[in-house]
Amino acid sequence: MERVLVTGGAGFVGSSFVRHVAAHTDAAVTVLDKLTPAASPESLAGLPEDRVRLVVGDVADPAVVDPLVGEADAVVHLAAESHNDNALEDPAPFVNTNLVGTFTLLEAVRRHGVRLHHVSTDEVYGDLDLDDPARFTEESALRPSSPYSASKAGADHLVRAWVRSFGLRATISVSSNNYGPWQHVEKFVPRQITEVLEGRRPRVYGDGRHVRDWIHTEDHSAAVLAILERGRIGETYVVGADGERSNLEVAQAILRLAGRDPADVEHVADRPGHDRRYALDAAKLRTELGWEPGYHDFEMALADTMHWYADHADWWRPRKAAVEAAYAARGQ
Ligand code: NAD
Ligand code: TDX
Repeated sequence: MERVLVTGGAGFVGSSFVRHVAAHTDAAVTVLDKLTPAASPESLAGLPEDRVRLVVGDVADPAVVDPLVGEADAVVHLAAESHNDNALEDPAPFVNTNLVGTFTLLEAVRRHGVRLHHVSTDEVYGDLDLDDPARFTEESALRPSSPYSASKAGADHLVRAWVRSFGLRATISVSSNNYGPWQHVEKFVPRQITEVLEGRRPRVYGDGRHVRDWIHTEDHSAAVLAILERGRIGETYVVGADGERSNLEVAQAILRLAGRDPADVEHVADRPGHDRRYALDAAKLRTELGWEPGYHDFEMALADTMHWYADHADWWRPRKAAVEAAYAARGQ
């Protein structure tokens, strides 16, 4: 694997993966990214210029995608519209990028016979009740409940069909919620961290008892590389780090780390159709590929993430006003 094409490599998880590949392999990386408002090309700064290059373009444009796939040994597909609240406002770009973009890439990969890894999300499995002891595994049925997760599940179905029908050499990873540096301030953890850094209150949707299964983005990146290098073709691997926490617990932890009253949380309008709980059992990834998360102490890693945001206000502050204006318009 000498040349890797990473779609969405200027985003939060994608840039973490590119940094991981640059640090742990000798591969040359081409990033294909449309540079939507979610992107941060700054997150790729400082990587060796002879090994990492950025091509600005749309993954749903065959004229851009085909030649890039043709010169790659492997493709890792992360390009996506990724924020549930944006999909509820306007689902059109989610269908275009997540479904048509994946289809476009699959056709190029099929033409050139290139190895593909597709990055997906636990949201494709729908949600669990709070009192259900079950966790999602690779065997769980795809039952998406939101426009974003439906577009991702559709992409997963396409990948699985291309493997079965055309013999594509592809794997899929299904990760839980990521946190860490360079995550856009529209997302829960950075939104609450930056609200608290600005002296305001964290805002949780509804009763705040919704549960997410948190994993550090570096652990996700290491899992994706392990699957790319050693995963069995045609297989799906669930990626999770046993990090279940309610949104209220995370908001309270951020307040505590800032030396504030942990009860100082604001409850705002709930997200329509809000999934109650996600939880993943990553036993297959651990036993088959020997992957283990490196981050075990969520509060400590959250503290490091808070420090990172405190040190990178020049990056997030220009984005924050537009994000908060959109939330305010929805009473959130
Ligand atoms: P992100 O929004 O931070 O980054 C997405 C990147 O894709 C951006 O750089 C954006 O410019 C790019 N992009 C969007 N549309 C494009 C298009 N049409 N053509 C080319 N590039 C385009 O999202 P993220 O959180 O980094 O998520 C990356 C991937 O990981 C997504 O596929 C997402 O479904 C998956 N994932 C994310 C999480 C998470 O918690 N963040 C968890 C599981 C899976
Ligand atoms: O201000 C907020 N208050 C709040 O209570 C925001 C922004 C979110 N929330 C809640 C909604 C969710 O229960 O926090 C939880 C996390 O919200 P998001 O950060 O929007 O993530 P989620 O909807 O769970 O999806 C994320 O994980 C799976 C990523 O955005 C997806 O790209 C990934 O696939």
